[in-house]
Amino acid sequence: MCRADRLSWPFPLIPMCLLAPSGVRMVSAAERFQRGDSNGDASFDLSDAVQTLGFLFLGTPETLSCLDAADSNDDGDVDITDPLHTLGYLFLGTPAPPSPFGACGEDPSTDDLTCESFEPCPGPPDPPVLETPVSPTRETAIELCAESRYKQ
Ligand SMILES: [Ca+2]
Ligand SMILES: [Ca+2]
Ligand SMILES: [Ca+2]
Repeated sequence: MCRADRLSWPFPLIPMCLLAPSGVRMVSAAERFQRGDSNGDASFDLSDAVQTLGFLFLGTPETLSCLDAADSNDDGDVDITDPLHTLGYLFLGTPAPPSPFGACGEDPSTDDLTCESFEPCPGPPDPPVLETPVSPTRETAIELCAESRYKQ
């Protein structure tokens, strides 16, 4: 009797996705970003601090498409400390923004910020297409057996 047969009501089968550990998840393209690149133009400069300040205090832009990118210091909030962190790195030599900085990547720290889109970071490359293994035919099996017999 297989395990699934034994797990009947009141223990209905639970989809495996619900049983997966919380650390295992699929990463969509929108979750990849470059930290500090608040305006999403694939460069890290003064305009990113200006973009975040405009968002916070002027309402222009009204929204940021990738809040994780604007979270320059990766403390889980987008606030005045983020453009200050950016300016500190650019002009005062303070530490660089945490990963992913300077390259596309995922947020290594969990927070409530979202990243709905970040154009400079396309999704992960498609997995390589594996060739279908060729099943040996009866003829090739006979040939292989014959070869091994002669080698002995
Ligand atoms: Ca930028
Ligand atoms: Ca922050
Ligand atoms: Ca984070």
